[in-house]
Amino acid sequence: MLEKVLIANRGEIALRILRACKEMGIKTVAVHSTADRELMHLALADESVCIGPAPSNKSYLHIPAIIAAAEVTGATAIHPGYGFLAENADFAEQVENSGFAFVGPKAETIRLMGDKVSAKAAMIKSGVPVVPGSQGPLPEDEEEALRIAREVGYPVIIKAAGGGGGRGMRVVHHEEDLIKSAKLTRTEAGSAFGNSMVYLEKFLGNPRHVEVQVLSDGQGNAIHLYDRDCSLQRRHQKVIEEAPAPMIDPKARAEVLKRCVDACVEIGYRGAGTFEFLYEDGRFYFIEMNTRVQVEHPVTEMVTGVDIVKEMLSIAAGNKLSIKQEDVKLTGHAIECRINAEDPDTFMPSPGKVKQFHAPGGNGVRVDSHLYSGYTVPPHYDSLIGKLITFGGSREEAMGRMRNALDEIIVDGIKTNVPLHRNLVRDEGFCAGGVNIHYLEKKLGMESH
Ligand code: MV4
Repeated sequence: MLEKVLIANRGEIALRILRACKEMGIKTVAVHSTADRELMHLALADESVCIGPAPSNKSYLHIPAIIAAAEVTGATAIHPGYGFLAENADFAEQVENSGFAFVGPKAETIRLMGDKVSAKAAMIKSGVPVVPGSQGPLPEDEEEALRIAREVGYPVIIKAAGGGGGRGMRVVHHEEDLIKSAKLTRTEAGSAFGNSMVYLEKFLGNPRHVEVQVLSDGQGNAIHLYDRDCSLQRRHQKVIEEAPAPMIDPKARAEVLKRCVDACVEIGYRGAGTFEFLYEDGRFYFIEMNTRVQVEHPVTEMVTGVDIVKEMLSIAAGNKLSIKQEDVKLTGHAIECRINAEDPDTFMPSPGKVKQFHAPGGNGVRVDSHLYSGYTVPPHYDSLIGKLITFGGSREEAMGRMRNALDEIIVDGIKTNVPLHRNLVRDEGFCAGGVNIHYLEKKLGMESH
């Protein structure tokens, strides 16, 4: 097993990784910026190292500081968590070249999936269903581009190869707008990602966001942990996630799960991974693959009983998968509400001192949070301060427990989106299940008018 893991992250996910390490008897090194001396997991880690000032680019994104911290503490592995350097192929490469294990895929896999054109090509090769489109970069030749778009059929969407997560995309409804939209997207992509390559897809109007969780040991063994629905989002920020995705065609689901597992074996994928799909009219269309632990991983853990972070650490130590596919059973339904330090009406960040924090409890309730009474949420980072997860034998039971948990939770002193969640878990459409990616923004638009 790994001897000593450096946790290259902060907040709830740093605490989550620390807990997994402690359970496994792995020593821990916490790193933090000068703005994060109050973080809960620092007191629980075997060692902690200050890696720089508050701005992320001088601390949590500063590769030399993190590698130096691993060297001086004698860490043997680095877990990047999510965000920050988690999907930076150069970081993964430098970590491994410095003699540490990277808790994640090989650098070349991160690079393959970071380029959305090469990721899609790899999926097509492995038989994973993708959104119909340019099958490679959109050619610079205008006649060629127009021909491809006409064949795909309007509306189309132009996406940056270096983008992802909603950055660098443009919908085109009419042929006369294609060329100027492609040019604009190329220019923006060049300055935003240093890569002006774009590709084209059929634009799906009302899809759901459904993703498949996999574990793969890079030694020929891969399993899936079923799926999650993350359609309830605002401006590409997920708000509520659940597992399994409700109301999915059983045949389409069985097929896509199998294809994802096969793709992991084919690619030689190592670690935990997420295949992101759009789901529309009973069909799955691959869009992107995430090569890190996800914010929403707990809902999958609750319905499968698999500890995803412990499996990530075990795989990084060179072990084969400890679980067989036939041992993975769905035992119910789980929902996660992301608790953010933000104004529930304007969505503006609301950092500051937490006067009182009371965590909800009871059967099937899980709280993943670094919050405590007296903690000050710094203004420099993401506003996620915790995740409230409920589990039940059915979706209705999980929803009932979430309503109770949201009634019980107290976060005083700062504004949070708890009032929004209390509203959403009573929303008729969300309660019915299976809403699409536009549902929340439409609801919020209606309520503010
Ligand atoms: C799309 C799409 C419709 N058609 N691709 C946005 C985030 C990025 N991961 C991909 N995204 C989309 N790609 C095609 N061909 C609609 C979106 C999209 C979206 C996707 C998932 C979750 C929320 C979304 C919100 C707006 C647009």
